[in-house]
Amino acid sequence: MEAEAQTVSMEWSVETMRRTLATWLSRLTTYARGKEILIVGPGSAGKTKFAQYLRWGALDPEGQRHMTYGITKSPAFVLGIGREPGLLLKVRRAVDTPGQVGPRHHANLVGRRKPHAVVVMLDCSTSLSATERWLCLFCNNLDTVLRRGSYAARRLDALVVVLNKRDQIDSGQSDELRQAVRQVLHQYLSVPLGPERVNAIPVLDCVSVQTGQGTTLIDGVVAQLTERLAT
Ligand SMILES: Nc1nc2c(ncn2[C@@H]2O[C@H](COP(=O)(O)OP(=O)(O)OP(=O)(O)O)[C@@H](O)[C@H]2O)c(=O)[nH]1
Ligand SMILES: [Mg+2]
Repeated sequence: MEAEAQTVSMEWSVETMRRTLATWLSRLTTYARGKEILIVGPGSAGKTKFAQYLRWGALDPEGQRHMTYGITKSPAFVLGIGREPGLLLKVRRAVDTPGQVGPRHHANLVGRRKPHAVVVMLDCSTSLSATERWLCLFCNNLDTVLRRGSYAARRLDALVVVLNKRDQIDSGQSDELRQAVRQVLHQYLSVPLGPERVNAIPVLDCVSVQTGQGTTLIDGVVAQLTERLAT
């Protein structure tokens, strides 16, 4: 299922991606019909770099660090993928969060904001145990949030887990991390989402800064989001 999903994204990634800021005329419809994408994850995982790429389609050089201190919302924009007309993702806002507030706060934000999509950015370059701990706390609280708020659960069309900084680890470490992530997702989210929905959660490798690897992986993540949210 996962391999299949990644293949589909690769096909999209060789196609063009277009981003347009909604004009004042179309802003209202983009806002009204658009999707909210909430980006969560530990500090320094690459949330801001990913949010910038989603919006602008360009990667920053590695090493430029600007810690996020508060919730940062993008204006409405439209992302087109594939040959025209292709798929269109109307983004009401992409919401970037500060990692320092922690996983419980991030899970509570899902309950408060009721986003259409949650992107969980994890950092491949930190220890597996630290990543597991963060994800367990997030998912444990998300379980409570989704059981308490059925509207938030119904509105959540896409939950995507991103293994960012894939350039920092080898494929053996990546497999180990992916397995650990899947285990946590099953352990905590099978009840509120159902086992089938949990199985379908994409766990995708990603690189969100300029490296020799180009944009194939991050384009794959954007394509997955678009496929799940496009109207
Ligand atoms: N090597 C590598 N570095 C990355 C990657 N993505 C982000 N970085 C670096 O990681 C650092 C943190 O990136 P940010 O996007 O600011 O991380 P953040 O999750 O927004 O961090 P907070 O705002 O503190 O929560 C920066 O120095 C980036 O250059 C990646 O895929 N590979
Ligand atoms: Mg940030």
